[in-house]
Amino acid sequence: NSASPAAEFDAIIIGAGFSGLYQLHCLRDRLGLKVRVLEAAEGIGGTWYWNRYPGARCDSESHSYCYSFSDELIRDWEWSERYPEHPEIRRYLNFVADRFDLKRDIQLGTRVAGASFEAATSRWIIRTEAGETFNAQFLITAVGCLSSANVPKIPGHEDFKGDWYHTGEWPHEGVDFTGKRVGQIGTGSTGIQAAPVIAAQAARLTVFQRTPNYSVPAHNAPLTAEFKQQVKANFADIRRTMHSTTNGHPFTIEERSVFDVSPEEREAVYEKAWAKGGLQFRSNFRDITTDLDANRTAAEFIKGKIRSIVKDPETAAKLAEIDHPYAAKRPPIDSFYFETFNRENVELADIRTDPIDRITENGVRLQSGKEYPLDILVFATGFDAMTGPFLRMDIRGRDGLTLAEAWEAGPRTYLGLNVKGFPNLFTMTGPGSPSVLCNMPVPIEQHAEWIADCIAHMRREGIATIEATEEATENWVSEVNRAAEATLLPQASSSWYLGANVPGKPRVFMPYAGGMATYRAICDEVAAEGYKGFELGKVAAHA
Ligand code: NA7
Repeated sequence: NSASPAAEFDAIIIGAGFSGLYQLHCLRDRLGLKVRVLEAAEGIGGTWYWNRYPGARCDSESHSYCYSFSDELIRDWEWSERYPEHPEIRRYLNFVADRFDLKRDIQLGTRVAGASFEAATSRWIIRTEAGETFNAQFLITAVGCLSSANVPKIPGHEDFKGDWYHTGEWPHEGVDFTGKRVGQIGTGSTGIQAAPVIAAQAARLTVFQRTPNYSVPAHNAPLTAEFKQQVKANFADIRRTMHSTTNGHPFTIEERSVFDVSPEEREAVYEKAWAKGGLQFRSNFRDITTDLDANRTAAEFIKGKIRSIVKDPETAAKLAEIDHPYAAKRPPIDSFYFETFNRENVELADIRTDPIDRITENGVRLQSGKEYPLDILVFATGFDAMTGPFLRMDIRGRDGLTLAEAWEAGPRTYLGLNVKGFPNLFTMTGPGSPSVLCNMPVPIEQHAEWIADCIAHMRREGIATIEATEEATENWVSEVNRAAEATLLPQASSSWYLGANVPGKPRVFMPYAGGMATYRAICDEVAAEGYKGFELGKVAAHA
């Protein structure tokens, strides 16, 4: 449709976060392909470009929240804290991009509007919102899982005279809360990180809580020189652990059951884990995430902690009225979240029993008529997870089939990496991949390397197209469901894993819960058996 012809590439990658950067390196520097990365933002970093809200830091420990493919990177980069804060992660990703000279193939400020598969040439035509077009054999989406902000449609929002922000689209210059009355909607991982930092600055903070949540202390702290040195010296072992576990974290899950130990011993284990802090809390017994009775012991322990920390009994009760199993929703970790409710200037509004009626000019009004005058409203309301970033682009496969149509009843992929009807489309960290249940760099590296190996194989064998078969897709969707059912994860009815936070979204458990190590083995076997479950098109249609 435009006068200028589409620029030709071997591969177009959408997104310049952790996934896109490494995929570019794999395809360009190892395979010698002509690749371009299209990135909507004005800088690299993906999630960490956008998420600059107060308190935003990673819940994975810094020494594992990084690429592991390059020993030089491990040697040359130093993290400063146990959990990296957002500016440090951006510095790290820029350091990587500079080290591997990636930026020259990244086109910033370029939002992809859509892409269509052209059967006659077996190539993708990619269109940007600015009207540029690209033509490529492979289209690789590295769009992230939590990148499409979910701003709930609350009546009256447009009337609000104050300022409002979604945490995932935070202004780069920051927000000054000094002297302000702030309302925060949402108590997921984000809200739990943000509230203590906002409360420390604002005149007043009201936290609007719909679903109470568990949280375990992060115990963030600067890393000691000794720890940094140990990590560098032992990184091969750390990497081995990260690759052997279900979730890609640098700790293993204990073999014992909750019921292998006495109640006193169990309490002591939980106390120790609480003192240590972090996502490791759930790793102390093998059955915390699979057996409801086992889970209840961890849940009750945390609820007891909440009641002991929060001084006002009514507030404590509201915070601890948690009815989903521990870790069935993504478990937050925090820096003084529950303690924040002991501050004079902080209040909890329970919008489960008294829901928001509307946003007014001056603030938020609940159904009981209670009003909260506000200067600033913070939406820590999460994302249209996993499918959102795909479906906001107009992606069309064979015969004009849109991704929205293919996923009408919920996302269907093979291995989370390809969709039937969409040849040569690789969906990094897509629905059906274990990514969001893991320390993300681990699945990201696995995806990027698997995709690069697959493309190398295709080139060697003269294969023009690869596309999941219906049978393999059907089996994978069943496997994703089976894996979820073997855990307590589907029991959290309001979880974004199920799409439940976005009204009207199909309720399907999206990530693969069978574990990262198992997933890697399955992907390796698929490749070793000549990419079984895929239909391989030998010669391009136009050749
Ligand atoms: P989450 O975990 O999806 O949390 C969003 C929060 O916002 C959660 O408490 C929601 O309550 C609440 N929410 C969403 N919509 C509404 C409406 N309409 N009214 C009231 N409250 C609402 O997002 P996060 O950003 O915290 O974390 C996302 C992931 O980022 C996290 O899991 C990590 O992997 C990193 P609900 O539970 O739906 O009742």
